[in-house]
Amino acid sequence: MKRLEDCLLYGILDMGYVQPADVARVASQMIEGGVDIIQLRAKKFSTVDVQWLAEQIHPVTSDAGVPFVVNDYPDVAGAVRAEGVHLGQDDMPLEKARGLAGYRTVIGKSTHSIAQAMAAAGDDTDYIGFGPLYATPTKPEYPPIGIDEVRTVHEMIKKPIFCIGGIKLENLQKVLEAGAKRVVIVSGILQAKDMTAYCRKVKGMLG
Ligand code: 3NM
Repeated sequence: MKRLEDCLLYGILDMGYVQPADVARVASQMIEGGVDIIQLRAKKFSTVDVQWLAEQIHPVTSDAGVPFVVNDYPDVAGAVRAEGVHLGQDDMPLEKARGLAGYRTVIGKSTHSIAQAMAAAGDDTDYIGFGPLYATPTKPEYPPIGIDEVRTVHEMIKKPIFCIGGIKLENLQKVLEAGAKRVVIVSGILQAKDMTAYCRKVKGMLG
């Protein structure tokens, strides 16, 4: 299984963009393109359905040695033995999530400011999401924070930081020049005509 420190490109199977029947196929196309870690994000789905989706995805990621992270449902992560859980600012406390998911599970947390990132880094997190850098229809209710603080957050925090929000092939170079090392790309990948080729191009620019 790939180590978190070696993960540069983070893909999300966001069910706002993917049909339930397609999750395994999309996961394998992402992996073929070099995505290092994959999250399932199924915001309005029932626990039973999230578990079904996770059961479709996890064998594909496991075969490839790609860590699989479940957004918001630590009990599902535990049930399918996913490698990770991702929590937002308003989700349950980290210790509770770790208890539900199992103590071997990686935990990531979304942060939207330097202060939140510092707080999350001080907690028992394994990685941090930092964004949204740019406005994004994938998470429309959050104001963009821009790229000016990307370098500072990397100087202050030594845990892996994944920059997120409105990142696409077109602005990736700028994001990297601003100090990002790892990125999450959602709609850019999921709306690409050829997801594998898109991921390969992104991957070629990282690391
Ligand atoms: N979390 P896209 S931004 C899921 O800032 C998510 O915490 C964010 O999608 C955060 O690549 C975001 O399509 C959406 O912009 C990222």
